[in-house]
Amino acid sequence: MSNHLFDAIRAAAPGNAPFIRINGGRIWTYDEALDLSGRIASAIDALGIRPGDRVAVQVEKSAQALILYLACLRCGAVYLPLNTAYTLAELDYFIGDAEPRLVVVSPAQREAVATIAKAHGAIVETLDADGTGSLLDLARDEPLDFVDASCSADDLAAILYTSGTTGRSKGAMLTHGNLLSNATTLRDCWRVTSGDRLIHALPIFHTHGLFVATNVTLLAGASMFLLSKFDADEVVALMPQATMLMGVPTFYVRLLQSRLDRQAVANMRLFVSGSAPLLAETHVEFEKRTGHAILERYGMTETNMNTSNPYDGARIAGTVGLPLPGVTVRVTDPATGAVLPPDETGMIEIKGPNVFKGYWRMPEKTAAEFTSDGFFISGDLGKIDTDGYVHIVGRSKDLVISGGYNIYPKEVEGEIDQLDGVAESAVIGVPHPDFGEGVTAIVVRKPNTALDEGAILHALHDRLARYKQPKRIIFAEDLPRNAMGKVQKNVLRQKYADLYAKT
Ligand code: MLC
Ligand code: AMP
Repeated sequence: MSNHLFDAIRAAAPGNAPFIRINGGRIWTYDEALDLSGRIASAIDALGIRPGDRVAVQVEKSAQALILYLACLRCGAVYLPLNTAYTLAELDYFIGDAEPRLVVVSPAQREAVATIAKAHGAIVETLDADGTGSLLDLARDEPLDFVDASCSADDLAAILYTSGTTGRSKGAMLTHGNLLSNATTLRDCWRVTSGDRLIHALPIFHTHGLFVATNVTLLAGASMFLLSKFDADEVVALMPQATMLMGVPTFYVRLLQSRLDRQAVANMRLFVSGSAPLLAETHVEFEKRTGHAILERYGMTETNMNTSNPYDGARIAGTVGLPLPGVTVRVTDPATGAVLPPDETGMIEIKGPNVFKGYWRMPEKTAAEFTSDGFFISGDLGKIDTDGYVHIVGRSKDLVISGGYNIYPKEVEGEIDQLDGVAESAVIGVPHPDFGEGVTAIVVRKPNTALDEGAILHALHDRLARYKQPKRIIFAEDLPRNAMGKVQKNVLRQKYADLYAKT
């Protein structure tokens, strides 16, 4: 069997059946999508992109954007999706680090990105939200019968950047084998078939929307309603025509605030949640309202999906379920590395065909995050109960997850600390009713400075993507420290735990 992800996608494609449904608009059949992927692959090839070259893509969600991902797989190019919220300053880092040969952006961004791209030797083409742009112009006259590059399981399919504890983002290298094995496993575990219709309201630049939602749909020959973003009312209105939803916990919190009821979900088969902890209270409320137990699963950019609550059997609120077939999950003592017995809390470690190949051009960082026997050290703290269910109880990494997006405090602190008048800062996540955690900065000003919240937020505007910017900035006289001089973030988290409490 081929290990080329696209070979598997082609083999599963049900010809003239729908693949992408644009709400109130066009339906793309599998044949149409695959034909266009061939033309785009030909165009990319004609631009001189060769197997192993990176193609960086920062574009709005569209059918053509997903088809561009397929085209890159066919060329053997390494697909490098970038959050549309990233500022030019952030983009400069990614382009400099990944050295893509081609950068695809929206037409409005072309000029600004061209300067950065040129400095790093990359070509720029465009793709707009409506599917037009210079890349599609090039593809129009190209042949659709592109001869796909041959790929082995170990060849790179994608690089996804994830923020790092040091503040410097790392590119997680994912292979064809990683993506194919994980999507096949999820399709089978969740019983996804060609009869399914997924509501796809996630962004397509992260593991959840790109690999879990899209690859699983493709490998099942199913179809998806491709929504540009999550809107609770739109999603509820679509449910009678759909069978599945995949979302982050914020989706479910917002759905519970909508007119969602049993009638709306009558045709729905499966609700999946992941990327951040789903509160047990949300799980319980959702089941009460709809009769559906949300299926929670656990994954990471570096590992794809690791665990899932069962399709048949108990989906237990507050747990992320059982290790997926072929994936080994263990819990170790963070101090000694010894494997812990059931119900004891420690570091979650993962091994399996889902686990990435390493961080792009960071061999030392890669080595530091694997054990000597090949387990990836997740940075999540948890336990495995006597029934085998994995519980995530915390994180050893200093990370905030807001609405399913990761924010590393160090990066935000670095930007705030550079500002005139700031002595020091600590960035924490505290409970937020909508986003799960709200990014919050505690700032100590230098004496006799009049810096206020507005001035800091204004200064961060062009430096950090909007979702990384603090929702609130609190000024303090000093930061609590332990005997070693380390800022006690747990003390701050406790102190400000009610900051965003519902009134
Ligand atoms: C938007 N904003 C956010 C935010 N999303 N702020 C904090 N956290 C977020 N996640 C900003 C907006 O820019 C806006 O700022 C303000 O907050 C309110 O915006 P909104 O209209 O309410 O937000 P919305 O566009 O509805 O987006 C919220 C969301 C979205 C939850 C729907 O963030 C989303 O789709 N998240 C999914 C992320 C995801 O796919 N993660 C998977 C990672 S993969 P202003 O000032 O302009 O008003 C992974 C592995 C795994 O983790 O296991 O899956
Ligand atoms: P990312 O780096 O964006 O891929 O985020 C991965 C992190 O998200 C994991 O290491 C976990 O901390 C968190 N995560 C993903 N799924 C879940 C879940 N179901 N429950 C709790 N945390 C989760």
